[in-house]
Parts: sequence; C-alpha cells; structure tokens
Amino acid sequence: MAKNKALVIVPTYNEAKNIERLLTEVLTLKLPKGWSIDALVMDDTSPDGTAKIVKKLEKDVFPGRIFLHTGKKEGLGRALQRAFDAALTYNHDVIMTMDADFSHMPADIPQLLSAIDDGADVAVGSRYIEGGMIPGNWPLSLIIRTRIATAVARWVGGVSDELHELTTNFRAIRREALEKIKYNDVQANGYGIQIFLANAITSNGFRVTEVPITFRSRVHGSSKARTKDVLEFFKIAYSLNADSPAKQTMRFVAVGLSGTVVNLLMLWFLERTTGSTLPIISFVAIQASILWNFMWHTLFTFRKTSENQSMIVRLIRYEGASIVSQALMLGTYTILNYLLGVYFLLAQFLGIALAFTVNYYLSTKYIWTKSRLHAR
Ligand SMILES: Nc1nc2c(ncn2[C@@H]2O[C@H](COP(=O)(O)OP(=O)(O)OP(=O)(O)O)[C@@H](O)[C@H]2O)c(=O)[nH]1
Ligand SMILES: [Mg+2]
Repeated sequence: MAKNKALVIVPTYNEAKNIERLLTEVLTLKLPKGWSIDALVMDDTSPDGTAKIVKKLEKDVFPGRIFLHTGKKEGLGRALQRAFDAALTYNHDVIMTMDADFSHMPADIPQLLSAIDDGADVAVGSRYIEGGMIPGNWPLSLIIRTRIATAVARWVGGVSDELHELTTNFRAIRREALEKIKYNDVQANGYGIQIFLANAITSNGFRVTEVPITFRSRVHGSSKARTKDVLEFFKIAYSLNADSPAKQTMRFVAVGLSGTVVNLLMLWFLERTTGSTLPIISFVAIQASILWNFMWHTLFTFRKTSENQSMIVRLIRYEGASIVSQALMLGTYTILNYLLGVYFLLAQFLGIALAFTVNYYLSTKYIWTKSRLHAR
C-alpha cells in the first residue's frame, strides 16, 4: 500500500478538449516509490461540458480517483481557493496544482514528488532555473509580461528572491504547509493568487525546492487571462509586505523631503535668533536635518530591520553617507552646469536624483542592513 498520497488540483474552464487526456496521463503516471495519486477537478460550470467528461472518466476508468467539484465562474484565484478548501477535506499528504491545458506536463509530476521525498515542504515547478524551459516560439509579449509580473512581485510586493518562479500554477505542497497558508485571506479572482502563494511559501519558513520544468503553450482552447486581472495583480502585490523595496523607497523619499523642510526651518530660526547668516548656521541646519532623517529612517523607513549594529555606528555611517551625497550633488552640478553648460536647475535636479539613489543604496547596504537570519 502506498505511504504517500498526492492530490492534483486541476482548475478548469472550458477544457473539454484537454481534460480527458490530461487526467489519464496524470492518473497513469509512473510515480516515485511509495506514492499514489488522485485528481481534484474544480470546474466552474464550463459551458463546453468539461464536467460531464470528468464524471464519465471517473465512473468508467478511474473510480474513486477523481473528485469533481463545481462552482460558479469567479476566476482562477477563487477556483483555487475553493479547491484548496475541498482538497483539505480529503486525506492526501501532498496537494498539487497544475493547469489543464498541457502548459504543465504530467511527466514533470514525479520530480516534484521526489523533491518532497527529499525533504521539501513545497516543490515549485520552475521555468527560470537551470534546466527549466519556456517554448522557443513564445511570443515576446508573453515573455515580457511574466518578467514584468515577477519584477512587480519583487519590487512592489517584496517577494523573496529565494524563489525564481513566482507566476506558476505548478506546485506540490505538503498538507501541513497548506494548512498554515491563509489562502482565503486574499481577494483574488485572477492569477494574482500566484504571487500571494509565492509570498506565503517563502515567508512561512517552509523548505522550498524549485524543480526545473518544461513549460509549453496551451494546446487546445482559449486563454482566460483578462486585463482587469492586471490591476488586481498590482493590488495584491502592494498588499503583500509592508517592507517591500517600493514601500521602503517611498518612506525614504518622504523622510528625505521632511528633512529638507527641517533644514530650511532651522536655518530660518537660527538667522532669526542670532541675526547672522554665517556658514555655521547652514552647517547646524544641515546637521539638524541629518539627525532628523536618521531618527525617522530608524523609526519609520527601516522600522522592520533587525538591529545588528549599535545606534552610534549607524549614525556615524549615516553622516558618512550624507557627506558622500552632498559631494555627489555638488560634483554633478559642477560637471553638468559649470563644465557642460546644462541648465542649472536641471543639473541640480540630476545631482539630487543621483545623491538620493546613492544614499538609499548606502543606507540599505551598510546602515539599516537586513539580517537574513533574523528575517527567516
Ligand atoms: N475553475 C476555473 N478554472 C479556470 C478559470 N480561469 C482559468 N482556469 C483554468 O486555469 C488554468 C490556467 O488558465 P489559462 O487560461 O491557461 O491561463 P494562462 O495559462 O494564463 O493563459 P493561456 O495558457 O494562454 O490560455 C487552466 O486550467 C484553466 O482552465 C476559472 O475562472 N475557473
Ligand atoms: Mg495556460
């Protein structure tokens, strides 16, 4: 008797041309030793009669091995949420997901299960690691689309770079891991659910293994991807991590702007109280803004960064970074305006942009560094 039971979730909408062959291939696979496999089809009342084919296949060929669930059409995200709920009511050790359109090859399933055998809590079928493949004839627009989606997931969503493949629906996950993921908490109708899951997988301390897969273009039927899913995708990405690079950058800019105001107010105050406009008041105002920025970067911009060096070391480093920034501003202005004749405001603006970028880089790399060990 098999020790390990896998259940493959296949969401379907109008997959009448694919589903019989797909299920047949999945349910007759040669699996690693000790494994058995069943399938759960989540069909959203496909008008092309997908469910009827599934029912007949279950009755005639694979009795007790195909679980058909149906729902109304609410998109892939909702279909997966319902399917996970349903899957957990059975007694399988590992829950898998894959597309019905042969984009994911049943022949890659055994490798995902082997990864679980080797100790992974989650195995992810990946196109973007060595050995993984996308079709040679894949249109550039599709390649760009997945690349942008991945960049958004990382930049806006802060999804860990531990995982290369964020937009796939080809995974195997241990029941205990799936039970820990609050997959119903996300409002996802479209494929945005994939980055939610990618983030959940990498932020729960699971052992994750990526397995190279060969991805293929849909063979039969038509695509269901919709433009409104793109907006939802951004919304989900934005909601994932308070600490994503994009949010951190926005906080960094906000603090920087407030520091400029503090700088000017201080200068005004010093002139008022001392009656002097000597460079010393500019120096004091600059120091005040550096202290101000330092305080708010610590309390606000990088609030989640674990403390792994003393405050005083950070402050000294921040002073250093500020000096570098100012030198860059002055240098850029001098080169662009004085030597190359660039319009003075533009020269100054480019200097500010460069100084900001470098300051941000130094801040994240040397001052408010993330300790990876703590983050896990
Ligand atoms: N139950 C259910 N399944 C869906 C829904 N939308 C898509 N699917 C299924 O989810 C899987 C992936 O959808 P696809 O239409 O292939 O999306 P895609 O891979 O981004 O696009 P193409 O491969 O180009 O068509 C397929 O098995 C679909 O049948 C839905 O609203 N409900
Ligand atoms: Mg597809």
